[in-house]
Amino acid sequence: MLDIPLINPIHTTRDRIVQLQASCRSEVAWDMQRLTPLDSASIRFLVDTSVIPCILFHVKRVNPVGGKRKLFIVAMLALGMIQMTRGNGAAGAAEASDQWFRDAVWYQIFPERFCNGDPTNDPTPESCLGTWPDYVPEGWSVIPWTSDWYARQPWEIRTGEDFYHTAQLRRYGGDLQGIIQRLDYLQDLGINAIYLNPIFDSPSLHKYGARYFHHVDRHFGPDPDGDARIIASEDPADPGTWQWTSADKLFLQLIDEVHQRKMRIIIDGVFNHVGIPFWALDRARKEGPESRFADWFQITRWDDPETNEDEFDYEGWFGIKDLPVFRKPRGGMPEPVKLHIQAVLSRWMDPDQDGNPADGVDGWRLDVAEHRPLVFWRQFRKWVKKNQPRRLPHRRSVVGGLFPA
Ligand SMILES: [Ca+2]
Ligand SMILES: [Ca+2]
Ligand SMILES: [Ca+2]
Repeated sequence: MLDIPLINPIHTTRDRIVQLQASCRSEVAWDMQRLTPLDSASIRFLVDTSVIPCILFHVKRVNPVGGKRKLFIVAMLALGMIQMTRGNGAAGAAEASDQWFRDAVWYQIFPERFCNGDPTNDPTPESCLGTWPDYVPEGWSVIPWTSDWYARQPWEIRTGEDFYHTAQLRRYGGDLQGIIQRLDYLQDLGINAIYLNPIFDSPSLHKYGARYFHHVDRHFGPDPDGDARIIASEDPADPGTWQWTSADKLFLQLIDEVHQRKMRIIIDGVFNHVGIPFWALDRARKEGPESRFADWFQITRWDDPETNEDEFDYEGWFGIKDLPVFRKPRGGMPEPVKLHIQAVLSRWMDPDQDGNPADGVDGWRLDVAEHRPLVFWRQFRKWVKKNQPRRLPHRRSVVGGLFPA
């Protein structure tokens, strides 16, 4: 058992009871282990970590008066807020856990907003298309890095939209070079583990809707145009054709620089859904019901070629059309999608495929993990373990993020 104090607990008020649910088991799981009524001073809870240090938790706010519930999630942010210490029952099972994970001091990085280390690769108006809202306001430009967050640019004002609309259209130009440049700073802070928000290629600001899982975003690397040409020369369905773009290579350099500092790095695995321009959805849309990719997604309607409008439709995560979801058959994921994700996982965990995972990422944070059947994550964990031979010191971790359901 681990006794985990949550430093800086969630703010509570007198008319609300905050409960914290957590689980930590040998499988990637989120069954409730223990519910602990909290006071506003501290949060402590016990979790069982029998084999792998999988920490999943979310906070439930219950209004006892109206019975109205609000759920919200702190899984990602809380990674930087927890310190883990062994409780009285720590001996035994916890020994099998990864020591690095228990000693981790995390820093979460949203790459687009962390540091612009290379102004030559900044996003362009065209690079923002293909996702919400799929238009670029006239006069749009990358936001000056040190500008006042609340000061609106002329192009933002001209849209007539409110701040929270146009703020999502902003790009600041953060990239991997910026993270590399700041590693010494992070080390000086005492950080020894980095969690990167999604880095896979995507036109969106947040990159939770990928175009490709097997490439780092082209604008996070030094040569966006060159990377686009490399990607266009591949068959994404055939991992044998996958190449390393300049952004991919820079990410491998980042991993190396992190490991040289005896730090760790985990990345966001967004495998429940993709972005509208995801390559396989694009193929399905163009090829129709007979497409080999038709069964990858929850497609509800195909285009009628006899009409001018595009009737193609599908289910999105929480109904959000920008985030098309993979189907959920028995097994939790269509078989060909499993194969694709397995190849993706192997690519980032052992990039040179020499059997030694020292050149790969140290773990995964799984986005909206509870929206995908547990049977799939069990398999995912087996793939992770396959990429971390017991004889090697680089043990990997899986962290699942929860979202309100
Ligand atoms: Ca940049
Ligand atoms: Ca049509
Ligand atoms: Ca390797």
